[in-house]
Amino acid sequence: MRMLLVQPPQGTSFGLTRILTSEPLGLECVGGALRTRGHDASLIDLRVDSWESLERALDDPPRAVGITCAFTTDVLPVREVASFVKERWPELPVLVGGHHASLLPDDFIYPDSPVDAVAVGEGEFTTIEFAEALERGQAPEGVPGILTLRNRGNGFRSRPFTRELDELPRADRSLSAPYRRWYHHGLQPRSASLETSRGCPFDCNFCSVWVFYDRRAGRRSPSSLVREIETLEEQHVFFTDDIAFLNHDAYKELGERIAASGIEKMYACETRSDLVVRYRDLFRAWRRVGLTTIFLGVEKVDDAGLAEVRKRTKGGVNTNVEAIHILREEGITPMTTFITDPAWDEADFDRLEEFITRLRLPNASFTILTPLPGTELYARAHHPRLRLLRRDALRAPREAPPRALLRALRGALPPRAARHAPQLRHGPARGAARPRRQLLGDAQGLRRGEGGA
Ligand code: B12
Ligand code: SF4
Repeated sequence: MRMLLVQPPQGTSFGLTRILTSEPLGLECVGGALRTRGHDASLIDLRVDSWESLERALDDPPRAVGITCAFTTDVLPVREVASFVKERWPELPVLVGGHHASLLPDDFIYPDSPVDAVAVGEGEFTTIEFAEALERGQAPEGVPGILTLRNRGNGFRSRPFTRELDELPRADRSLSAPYRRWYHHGLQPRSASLETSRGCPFDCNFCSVWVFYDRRAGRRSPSSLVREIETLEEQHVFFTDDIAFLNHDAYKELGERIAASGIEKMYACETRSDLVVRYRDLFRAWRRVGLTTIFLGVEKVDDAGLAEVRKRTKGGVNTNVEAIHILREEGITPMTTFITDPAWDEADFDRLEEFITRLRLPNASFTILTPLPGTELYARAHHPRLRLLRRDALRAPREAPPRALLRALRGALPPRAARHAPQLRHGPARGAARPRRQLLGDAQGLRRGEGGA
């Protein structure tokens, strides 16, 4: 059977969306899996392609459509794509998978949804079995990992994660061949993505990765990775691992094999400061292999802040500072990432500024602490209220970012924190500020369930 895989258009103008477009690795994994079992797959990337292309792809209807939803901000675009498909072919099964979809399937599984099923968790074997159930004319509910309206309350079976990633079929990059020249990270012109491991054994309270992967990590063998790197046409490679360099010996072997094979590429990845400090020699060796950039989750500027988000960085903030120095000394660019908190006052921002200035961090990036689905933070922040606010916040930003963001933040915060957040008390810094009473009214109405989309 043939499945059409769709990467939805970008769901937000926030974040890094304007400076990076990464290859749709999750869909390439799913498509690769289908092809290893003799099925066919094609891919449309709506971040770089047009709706007309999707329309043309549907002229000769596939047997099913699969859409990816990694980011919470992609929920509405995914629904748009699903509705587009259903308007044309109402009977065509639409399956959604990915990180967000797995953690909050209710965003897609509800009466009259344009989505028929959600693949919860890893997608490779679930999609193969889903396809084969369709071919046999069977309902897909029996497939482990497939959630529908029919088995949601009763009968859903989860699929255990694959610990030995070598057992999984490989991503098929030929699916994205027409788009590859568009895939880039920042200033790097063309960039490929490669997964050397999946998952994370830590449990930061703002992060959903460990929830998704059950606080474990699986990895691929260095030999299979080198074979795959040899096939990549791009000069730049981004390791998509939740934490690269988690396993010292595996990365040591991978580096040695890359060096021995004569491959000359440049690598970037995300990792933790304590690993940089602990495995300094490994990072030095990897610099020689081509490691140029590391995204470092520094998160906070003091130990109390790190404890608040349960980062568990060994040695606390001193380790963060040491890791930044080590990377610089080894010639690797640290791209530091920080979490700011809506409850912060000016003194907190001053401390952040002081840290960044002192360490001269021109590439620092900041994320406002957000209760993302699947995180402990989300569970703590009164789930039903958040769902309403989230829909509202997702729809509005295209037109009026400050107001929508403000409303979302007000309602998402516990009341005590909201009282201490001056930026929320005084309204948005720019744009048309509304009277405080009206803002409070909005927030209270949303809490009572009157607002939202
Ligand atoms: C790598 C990565 C990045 C890289 C991207 C570079 C690249 N080349 O890919 C960088 C560092 C740039 C990045 C940036 C950001 N990221 Co990021 N990133 C990731 C990470 C670690 C891995 C994603 C990945 O490629 N995994 C490998 C592929 C193979 O896995 P997969 O996509 O999950 O696909 C599998 C299954 O989900 C399923 N599947 C997927 N799609 C489909 C579809 C169908 C039909 C089916 C059946 C199955 C299926 O099958 C696949 C194979 O098993 C994830 C964490 C995670 N583990 O998901 C965070 C993650 C996606 N990022 C996240 C965030 C928040 C961001 C940022 C907003 C951070 C920031 N504040 O700036 C930015 C935004 C980027 C943007 N687009 O605007 C969050 C999203 C949370 C949310 N609910 O929205 C995540 C989940 C991390 C987290 N801490 O929670 N990111
Ligand atoms: S933030 Fe990083 S270290 Fe913490 S749980 Fe998420 S992936 Fe793991």
